[in-house]
Amino acid sequence: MVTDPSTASPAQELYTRALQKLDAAHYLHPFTDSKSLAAKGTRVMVRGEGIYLWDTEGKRLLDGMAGLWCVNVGYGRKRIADAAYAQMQELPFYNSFFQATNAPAIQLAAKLATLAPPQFQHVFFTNSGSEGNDTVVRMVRRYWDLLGQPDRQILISRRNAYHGSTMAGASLSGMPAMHAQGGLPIPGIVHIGQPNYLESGQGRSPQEFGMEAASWLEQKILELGVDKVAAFIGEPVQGAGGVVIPPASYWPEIQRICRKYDVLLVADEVICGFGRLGYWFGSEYFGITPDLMTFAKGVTSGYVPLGGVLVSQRVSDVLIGQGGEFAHGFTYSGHPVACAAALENINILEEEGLIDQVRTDTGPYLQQRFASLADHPLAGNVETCGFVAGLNLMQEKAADAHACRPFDPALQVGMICRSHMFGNGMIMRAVGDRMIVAPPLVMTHAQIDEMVALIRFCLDETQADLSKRGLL
Ligand code: PXG
Repeated sequence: MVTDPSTASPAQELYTRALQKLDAAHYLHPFTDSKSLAAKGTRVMVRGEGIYLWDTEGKRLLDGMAGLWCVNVGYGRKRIADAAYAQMQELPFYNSFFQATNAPAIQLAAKLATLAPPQFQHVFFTNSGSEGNDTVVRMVRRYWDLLGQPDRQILISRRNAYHGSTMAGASLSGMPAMHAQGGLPIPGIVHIGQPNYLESGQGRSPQEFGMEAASWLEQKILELGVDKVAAFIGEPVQGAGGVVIPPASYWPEIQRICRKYDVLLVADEVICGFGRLGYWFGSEYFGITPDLMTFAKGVTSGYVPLGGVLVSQRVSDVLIGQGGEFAHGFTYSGHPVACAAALENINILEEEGLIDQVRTDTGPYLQQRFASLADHPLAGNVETCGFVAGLNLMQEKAADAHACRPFDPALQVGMICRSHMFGNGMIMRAVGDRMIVAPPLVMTHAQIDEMVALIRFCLDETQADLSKRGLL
């Protein structure tokens, strides 16, 4: 069952060690304990094709995380590389400041306006999701300012949300470890609870709990004062927080509350956009129509960095209609190479019907196959939504997820499981003890079977390992 164990040649070993040494000496990785990584040595990826990656030691890995929730069309797409190459030769850069721009930026903005729900006719480009959410903060405050309500400054977000790592992005994120460093959140950003049924829904039906979790927004708006609240922001499905799939009742109720108090509704579509849930945007899956949508990742399938904010007419009518300059932007807003790559990526998504395929075929198949893991002694709360899936490692199983006994978090069982996954050529992410996947959208039925079998095998190995350690 073990796929393609490391077959590193002496030359590959030498090359790997040399890179690891340089890495430890010079490269500070994001969200990484550099000291412990240096002791262990990083893994260096060198090649990708379809849903597979290869590292410097020649080991093949099935990439269950699509890079970092982004390589939606899979690796090795020459068409995207060619589009970027052609654009680099023609015009590698021109900015969009000072009453000028470049053709790919205009073409991509127009294309996105056709893909998004009809109320979205304008786009602001950034280079990342974090910058997109910083743009959201500035844009919603500008919007209320222009409307003569400058006191509407506060954005409400959720605990265990992830919205990026810039000052505003990290503040909007609801991650205690991030807030503990650098005096965050910045003023004007507050958090409510997350719609996590396993964590807080005991004794209620999922739909009752969804309504209750949405009511926390109304309570917070009333507590802060309606005239102080600018916007609410949330990921349709929380990604980095551990694939938290809200009950169906949650988002429509959130939307109703936002409309009631005239609060702008912002969907962070950085993970959920571009097909991840089987729709162009995750908001469509949940049947809501936000006022702003942040995007990044899947817009280029990660081939080059690009992000942005889709702006609905409610907001653009004010921003544009009232005249005056929005004093915000980046050198590389609307970078022609990134926009050309995005246009080709979108061509691929459309021509191959990948988003429809996820919605009607491979998504339901993943759901069915992933659900089969629920009989594993370690697997509880097994859930799927489009092409994201997650399961919780449980010390003791019960029919009801709320009755399962989790492991002591200090044991870091998720990390133990993750290393068995990697060891067997499977990239699956651990968020605490929740194991998650978000595979490339190109995955076939046979590859879904292969992935689920590999996950089961690694869960077995993890179980044996935990037993040996006396943890089961
Ligand atoms: N919003 C969401 C919903 C995200 O998932 C960002 C914003 C920020 O995007 P940039 O491009 O600035 O990174 C993200 C990023 C993880 C992980 O551990 C997830 C992300 C980034 C890094 C790690 O799952 N998502």
